[in-house]
Amino acid sequence: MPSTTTPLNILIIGAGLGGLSTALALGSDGHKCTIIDAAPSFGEAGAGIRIPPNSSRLLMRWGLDFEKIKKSKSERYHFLRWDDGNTLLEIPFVGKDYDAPYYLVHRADLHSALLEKVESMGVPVLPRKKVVEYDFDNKNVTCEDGTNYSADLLICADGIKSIARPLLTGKEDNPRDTGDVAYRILIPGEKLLADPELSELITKPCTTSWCGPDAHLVGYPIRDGELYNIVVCATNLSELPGEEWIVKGSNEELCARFASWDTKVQKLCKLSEGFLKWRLGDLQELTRWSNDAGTAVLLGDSCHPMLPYLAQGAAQAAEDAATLRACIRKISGQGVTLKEALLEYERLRKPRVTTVTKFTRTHQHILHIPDSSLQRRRDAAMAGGDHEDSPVFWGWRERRLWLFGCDAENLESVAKPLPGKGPGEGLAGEVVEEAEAEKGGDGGWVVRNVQEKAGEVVQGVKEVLGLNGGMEKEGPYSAA
Ligand SMILES: *[C@@H]1O[C@H](CO)[C@@H](O)[C@H](O)[C@H]1NC(C)=O
Ligand SMILES: *[C@@H]1O[C@H](CO)[C@@H](O)[C@H](O)[C@H]1NC(C)=O
Ligand SMILES: *[C@@H]1O[C@H](CO)[C@@H](O)[C@H](O)[C@H]1NC(C)=O
Ligand SMILES: CC(=O)N[C@H]1CO[C@H](CO)[C@@H](O)[C@@H]1O
Repeated sequence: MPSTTTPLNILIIGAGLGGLSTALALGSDGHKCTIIDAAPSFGEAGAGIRIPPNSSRLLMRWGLDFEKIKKSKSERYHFLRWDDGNTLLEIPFVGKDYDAPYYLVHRADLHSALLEKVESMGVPVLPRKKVVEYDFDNKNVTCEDGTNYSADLLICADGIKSIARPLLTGKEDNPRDTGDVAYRILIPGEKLLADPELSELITKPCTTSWCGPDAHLVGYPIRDGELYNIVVCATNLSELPGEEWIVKGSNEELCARFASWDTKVQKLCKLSEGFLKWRLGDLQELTRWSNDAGTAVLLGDSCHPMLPYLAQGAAQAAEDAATLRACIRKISGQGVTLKEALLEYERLRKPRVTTVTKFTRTHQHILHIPDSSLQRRRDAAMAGGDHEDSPVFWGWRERRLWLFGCDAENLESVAKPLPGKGPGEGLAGEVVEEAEAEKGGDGGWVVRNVQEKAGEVVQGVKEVLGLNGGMEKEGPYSAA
């Protein structure tokens, strides 16, 4: 029911999936939202995205009409060995276990449905509004075109390369290069249907992951089988050595790299045409998400970019929006101040999202083990059924329930700690350690030139503050 709440004027910076979900959540609760974005026009790059139950439930509740989006539904998650395609693990992903569906869609379709919905609610969504000055305490911003916006609350949903983040936390921060690169590939479904060995990938929709040395491939149909989406996730430190975050990949190179993989993988590589490679970055847990005055807050990739290996990037942003909505409701319901509401949002969201981020790092290692005794131990543990020591996050029902069963508007649900062992503990932790030792790693995070890049960002921000020039916003980078 709209408006049990004192209506606030809210300025959302960033019209990505996180910003739009937030406008939907808060707009449908009676608040007056405005969204500004630096981009000249809206749209989503990238290809497929998974909408797990913990976000589909929220988006539906806030009025997003999934009937209007052409989609596929995932009922299973299937892990395969890289060379012979033998099953390592099959997990039921049945929406009814969580009272909400697990959808597979095109990012652009989800983005435009959200955009259309919030615009129909009367939310202005304004392009070409590059913020060149933040005055968090006075709750106003200045844009490059000279326009100013003020509000009761600023919500900064401006992505992994957030300009707001270092200004709000008061600290330089270094988005980390995870060393992994994602190739995002779309193949027309009919090409798979024409091949008996591939057709089931369309006719029996599920998520499939081939796991092999230094790479895993995730495939699933979208748009009701019109397209097959593949994300190739590869650990390769020399692959994107420069400053660029997105580069073009070639089909020849792709086919050569996977020439010794499962014949299905080889065929899929041949069917794919041009594609883009995305650098995958993330960020260590921030010290804070809101300012002292309690007038500005970070949300989504701006405060917790993560690897896409749990398909939770956009979902966690939707959860942020839900928890923020519930905390803000307490302003009129229970007489808390806006500042208290923002602190509670941060207190509840930070541990949950940090746990998810750390498990995406565990998956980075678990899914990329070269054939070895370690790999055989992993496979045996994966085959051992539904249990806490399953090295795959989803391999234990209790963890799936914690992730997919959360209703992020229910504050007790958000606060629930992960059952069982944490990231880095148990077999998964051992695997990570051994994998890192085998690679001669330092057991820590890989941080390379992105650090320098972050330095530039901060320099850019300083220039912005001096009002001589601005930062380019180049698009969504965490690609979760
Ligand atoms: C922001 O608010 C302060 C205090 O009201 C005011 O002095 C300042 O001019 C405002 N800045 C902009 C860009 O509107
Ligand atoms: C925006 O605020 C700045 C600083 O307060 C001021 O100089 C400028 O005139 C304002 N622009 C508009 C369009 O109001
Ligand atoms: C890593 O990337 C480089 C540069 O693209 C390429 O030459 C090399 O073959 C890749 N290594 C692997 C194992 O794919
Ligand atoms: C396990 C759990 O918390 N499930 C909840 C998921 O969210 C729905 C509301 O949409 C609740 O009804 C479930 O209890």
